[in-house]
Amino acid sequence: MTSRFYVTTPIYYVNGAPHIGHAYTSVAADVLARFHRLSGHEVFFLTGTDEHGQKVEQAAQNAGIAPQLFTDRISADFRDMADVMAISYDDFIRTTEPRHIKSAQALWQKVAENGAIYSGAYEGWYALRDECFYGEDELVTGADGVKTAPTGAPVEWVKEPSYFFKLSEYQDRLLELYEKNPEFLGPNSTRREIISFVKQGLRDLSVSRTSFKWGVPVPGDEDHVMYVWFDALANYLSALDYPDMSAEKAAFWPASLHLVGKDIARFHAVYWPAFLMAAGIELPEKIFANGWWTVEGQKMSKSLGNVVDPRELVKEFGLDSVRFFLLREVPFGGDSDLSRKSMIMRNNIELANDLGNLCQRTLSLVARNCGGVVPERRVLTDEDKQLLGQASLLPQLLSDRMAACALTDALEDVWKVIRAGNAYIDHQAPWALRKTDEERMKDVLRVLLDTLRSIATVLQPFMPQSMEKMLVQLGVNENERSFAALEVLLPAGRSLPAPQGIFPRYVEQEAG
Ligand code: ME8
Repeated sequence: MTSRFYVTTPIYYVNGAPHIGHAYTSVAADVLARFHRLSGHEVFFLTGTDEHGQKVEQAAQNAGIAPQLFTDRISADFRDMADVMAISYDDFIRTTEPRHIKSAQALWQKVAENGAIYSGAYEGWYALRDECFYGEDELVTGADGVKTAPTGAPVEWVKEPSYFFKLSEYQDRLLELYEKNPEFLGPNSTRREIISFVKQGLRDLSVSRTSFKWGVPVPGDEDHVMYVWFDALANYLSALDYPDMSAEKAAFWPASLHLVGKDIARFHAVYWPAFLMAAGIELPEKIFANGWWTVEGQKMSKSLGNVVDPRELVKEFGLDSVRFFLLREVPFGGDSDLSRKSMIMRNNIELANDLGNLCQRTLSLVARNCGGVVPERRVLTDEDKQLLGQASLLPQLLSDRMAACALTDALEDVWKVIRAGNAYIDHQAPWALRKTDEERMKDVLRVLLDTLRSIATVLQPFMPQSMEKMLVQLGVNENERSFAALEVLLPAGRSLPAPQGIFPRYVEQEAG
């Protein structure tokens, strides 16, 4: 049976332009999707935009544009960002699409039929920026005496008729879920935080609003629109055409992984499983929360004017250097800082020097001394075997890392082999062997070519464009780039194109 992998990003709010934080989660999900495809799995990779709710409605009003036109524009901008970042999504869902509205309503109806929704009136705090209800006990009082949400978002007192979801009834089942399935929720810091939130007790959740109109109408009561999070979370099912899923789409549920930022772990790890339990639908297998990016040590914000558009970075540094930096800088799951200095260092040291030079040195020696053709694989020395052995373990090693969302550790595993490759080439000195033992020189170059092929193959998910270039230069055809294909040696005698540098060094322009 083929394994299936269904991975999702959050659907992003269209109240503002995409930035590096959005690109981050999408790139991470893309790496996982690409990795599973190379493993021969069937993949469904979903991203999209979250277009309803008061926050989006207000942003449209502020722009003086009708909400649908406004969301059309910004959603298109998110899609452009995804394309520039080479996000290989299979579907892009928008919550204003009829297919989504239909599904969200069906999900509501199912939950209501099962008795988990009742009507009442909400009175309490709401933070528009977070689109989140907060209990009095969760608020923090600033030095100025003003109460805010724990996230710092301003709160307002809201009082309106509302439907409620019986969240309080799911506390025990949720705690049991986290305890029995430690891998359901990660990283550990998020898991602990969520467990402690649920242990404090869950109140029933207001799941509809009546004070504005920009949302999915509640079935049977058009005065209400759904709470934007009920609507938004349903996207993971609406993309599979719930409740009328074809067998092909149904096979992708339950989702393998919802990748989210830590800011929205509560919605995914508490509300979403509770909604699904209420609807009698299987739960996703895993939710993993990425950490938070700051920029040059500061929180990104419109008022500070330091919001980074990933497309600008790509123009300056190149796509793969940006993708690499995002996943390499800090262990995935932790918080990180985007600084020009470290971006340049990572590019120049790890890409241009470590990987770029190893490839360049090997390929130019093959071009000069082997007539540009792949030499034969012959008898191997212990050192040869050791390097090839390390390289051949990469697909399995990385597959374990991917299952744990340890994307940065995966890169570190690859870099260990790259560093070993550099130590090997320095020690073997094939340039010197040319005069003393030409056969051995060819053997060494063949070992390096095979090692580089393994490295480039497993790095494809992280740096698709440059690894494609590298594989072309290594003479690896398109149908030889999967993990399974690594089991078959490249035939000797294949001629290689003239070597070209893959990772340029970045030189900072002098000011003025
Ligand atoms: O929350 N660092 O949408 P959103 C890291 N519509 N990741 C960041 C980030 C940062 N500084 N800023 C944003 C929503 N992100 C809802 C989601 S899902 C059913 C609905 C990423 O536009 C991170 O993944 O506010 C975060 O969770 C997401 O963007 C929030 O995007």
